[in-house]
Amino acid sequence: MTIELYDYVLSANCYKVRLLLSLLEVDHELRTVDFHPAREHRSEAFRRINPMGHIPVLVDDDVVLRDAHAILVYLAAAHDPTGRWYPTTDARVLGEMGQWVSFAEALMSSASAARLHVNLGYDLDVEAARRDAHALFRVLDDHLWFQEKAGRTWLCSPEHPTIADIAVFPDVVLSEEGGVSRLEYPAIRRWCDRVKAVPGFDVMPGVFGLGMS
Ligand SMILES: N[C@@H](CCC(=O)N[C@@H](CS)C(=O)NCC(=O)O)C(=O)O
Repeated sequence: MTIELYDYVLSANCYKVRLLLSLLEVDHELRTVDFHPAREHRSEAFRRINPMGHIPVLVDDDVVLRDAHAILVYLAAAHDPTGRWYPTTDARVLGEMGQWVSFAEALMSSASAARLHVNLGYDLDVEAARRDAHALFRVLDDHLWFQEKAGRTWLCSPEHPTIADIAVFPDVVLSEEGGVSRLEYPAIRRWCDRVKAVPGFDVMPGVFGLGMS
């Protein structure tokens, strides 16, 4: 059976999943959810698929998963024969990936919230969201700068990207839409370009390939 992804094209969380599906070259079908303006994800019919009323949701045969990060873990474990996107043999790397996936969650209530306010009119304290996003971007930029100094190019220790990079990338690369500039974060900008250069990289509205912006 083909994998199905309940998806909304402008959702950063859905983009994470589409991006990994593309990088892994996994066949799939998109089931478009009219997130805005219809709020279909809150409908009774959709809540039968995900009682939390959130997208994305992935269906792979009898596996039905909600939560973008859980889906990234599953896809990498089930559909990446190289084992590189979610390496499980090194305790340190497992810890690092968990840490950056939690960081990605924090981006949702800051950079992503600011974008939802600007693009979809979500009623929230946008200045607080932007402030929180900048505090997180400072942490991320410092980390990536020290990684570069240590000869590393990705969020975690391996010399190749992992699901941690895919979890963090969308809300970072879309941040300007929420009024969060990346001008002050050169290491973040270099890392974004490295992610875009990974074979199989996919774009979404607002995210351009290398040399396209
Ligand atoms: N922890 C979940 C959260 C997903 C989430 O919040 N998705 C947004 C779309 S990007 C959503 O469905 N929000 C519901 C709403 O705003 O009503 C995940 O990572 O997938």
